[in-house]
Amino acid sequence: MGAAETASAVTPITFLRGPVLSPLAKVPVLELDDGGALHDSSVIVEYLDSLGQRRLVPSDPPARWSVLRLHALADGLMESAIRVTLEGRRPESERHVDVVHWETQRIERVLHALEKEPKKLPYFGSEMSLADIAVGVALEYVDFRLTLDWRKRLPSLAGWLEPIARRASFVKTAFSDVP
Ligand SMILES: N[C@@H](CCC(=O)N[C@@H](CS)C(=O)NCC(=O)O)C(=O)O
Repeated sequence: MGAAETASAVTPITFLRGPVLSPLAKVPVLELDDGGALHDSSVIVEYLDSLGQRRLVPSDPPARWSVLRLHALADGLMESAIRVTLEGRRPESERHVDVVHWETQRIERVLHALEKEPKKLPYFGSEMSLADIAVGVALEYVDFRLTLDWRKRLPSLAGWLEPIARRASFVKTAFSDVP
């Protein structure tokens, strides 16, 4: 995090009840020292990278495209996991079984694709990049909300996630239900 900036982590619920930093009322929002705020994770990452310290997205190819490609994969994984979760909260008679089926298949495809990634990529497990953070968070969300039992089936990915999930930043921001 940059020298003079402070990040405050807020859940959507407390955020909605608290001072409105962004009209979108979504997390993440980065509150800046000048009273302004930046919303959307992609903008926040751009901002953090502009602070001139080590970058989350490398500037040069091919690492840049690898990181952005994996981020997009993780983003899609998260989106599908959220859709399955939300469908599960509908009354059974209103649930879109086809959506759950299709999104679950998409999740499985992404997990299998990720299983093949770690060995190929130099930044995985060495220097944290946006890819590590995005894939790690998406996998943690899948574990938090769904019961896919992917770890036994995809041991390489499970082994990759283990040290990432133990990092203080991941432990401190672990998913939990808001009371
Ligand atoms: N594209 C946005 C997505 C932000 C987003 O959808 N945040 C969700 C949580 S994952 C949220 O705050 N939802 C609260 C709501 O919809 O009321 C980003 O990456 O920042």
